[in-house]
Amino acid sequence: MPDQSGGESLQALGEILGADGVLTDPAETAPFLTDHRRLYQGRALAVIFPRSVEHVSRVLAFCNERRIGVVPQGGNTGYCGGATPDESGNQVVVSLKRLNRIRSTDPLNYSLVAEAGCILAEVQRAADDAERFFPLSLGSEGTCQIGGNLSTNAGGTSVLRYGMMRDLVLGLEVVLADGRVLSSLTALRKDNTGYDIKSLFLGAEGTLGIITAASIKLFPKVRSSATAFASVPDVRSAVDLLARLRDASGDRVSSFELIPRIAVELTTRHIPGVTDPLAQPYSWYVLCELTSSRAADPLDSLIEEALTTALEDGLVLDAVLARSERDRIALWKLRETIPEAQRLDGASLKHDISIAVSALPRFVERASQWAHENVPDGRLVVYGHVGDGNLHFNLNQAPASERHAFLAREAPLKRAIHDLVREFGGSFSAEHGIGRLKVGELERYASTAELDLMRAVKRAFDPNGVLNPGKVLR
Ligand code: FAD
Ligand code: 2HG
Ligand code: ZN
Repeated sequence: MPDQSGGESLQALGEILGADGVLTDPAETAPFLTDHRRLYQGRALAVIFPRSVEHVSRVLAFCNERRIGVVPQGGNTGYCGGATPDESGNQVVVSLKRLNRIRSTDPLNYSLVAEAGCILAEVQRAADDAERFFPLSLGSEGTCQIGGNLSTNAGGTSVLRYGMMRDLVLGLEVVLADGRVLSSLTALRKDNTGYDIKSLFLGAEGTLGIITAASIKLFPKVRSSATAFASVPDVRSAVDLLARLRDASGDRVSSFELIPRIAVELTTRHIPGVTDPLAQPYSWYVLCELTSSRAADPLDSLIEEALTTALEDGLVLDAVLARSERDRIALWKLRETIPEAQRLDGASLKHDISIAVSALPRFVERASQWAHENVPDGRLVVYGHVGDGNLHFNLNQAPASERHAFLAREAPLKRAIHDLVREFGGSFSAEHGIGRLKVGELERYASTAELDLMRAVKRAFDPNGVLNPGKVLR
């Protein structure tokens, strides 16, 4: 039951949003109060559903004046607890799901304007309907929202060719902490007019403003593709193969994912319909895809030739090509369901790291050795976007091991892996952000100058500290 000031706030929010825009019923609010990985369980004064930019603006002006913490939420698929309110019960969760219109498409400018609550897959479809292509692609694309993608600077499986979400933005519409609307939905590719304010909101995880819409870049529609699943002797061979394929294909490699044997075992065991693409087991695999906007591009023969040469040179041990769209979907299903298979198999400890692609083989060797020696009850599940130097250096609890004992290894394991990442000049959070989970890591690994500047930016944008308090910065 909210106290008197809570009751007044609820009434004011109801006046702004209408009765159906404010949820307080515990059964209905429950899904909005915990994160996808169930790392955090929060409470909230209310979960609210604005339908317009004006709604968001009035809500923020009100909350800023009353010093009420506001937690923006998209599809709630984030990995670091950024969209979950704290345990106080005093914060308001702002769900963007009702701001979900594609406002316009401009095929000649290769751009479209989408509201923040559009599901990523719907944005991809809207681009396709306009005979264009929006390349951001994540396992969560049926649920995550473009506002969440912008706010986490999401990566995924086509960064190698098209870049991260940050690289796909032309302009933003953002509501500032005091309710002012920064409307910069420009369709410009060139604009050198002072500081690039919009870039600050990308990856800010809702701590500097609430994004309500974005103008995003489109690309020529993909009309031909070739997808291969190849076994490789080791991580070094995977990295060598990638360099060769980029060279041989005229840089048409759009995805290059590393997959370990255990991921094939976990997905075939836990995910209905997933099968091992090759006849024999191998230690490592890559899933690679070439794409082109030309329907008649001979990508299949190109990848086949490159893989045959690699086979002769010992870089590849065996390979299979997708011969139909169905084959292609099946290969991608194996890759995209690794996180779900990991979850279904038991407890896991995850590290979202990046280093230079060329240094990955040595890093995997060193980090794996540490894990083998120090986490005997864990099994390595190391996979990911090797083309971007980004690996999910994960461990799952070994069969018959004790869940709590395994999870108790989290702190020393994290320290060892992240310290090693630093030694390699890498990042402890490549694509999943900071949220609440990695605030301490940011404090440990960012320089004093970086932290000072980040805090100064936060103060400038949110002097009353109402925007997603406790996320990114303490
Ligand atoms: P949420 O989880 O709702 O929010 C994330 C953060 O953004 C929070 O801090 C929230 O406060 C803030 N936020 C949300 N909307 C707004 C807004 N409109 N304005 C301001 N702040 C906002 N991530 C990758 O990068 N690459 C992957 O390959 C990938 N694969 C995934 C696969 C699976 C199966 C799952 C479950 C997740 C995966 N993710 C991946 C993580 C996640 O999907 C991304 O981080 C995604 O961008 C989050 O979007 P969301 O809409 O769910 O955001
Ligand atoms: C992926 O690449 C996601 O599948 C999730 O980023 C990674 O669960 C993970 O560690
Ligand atoms: Zn990933």
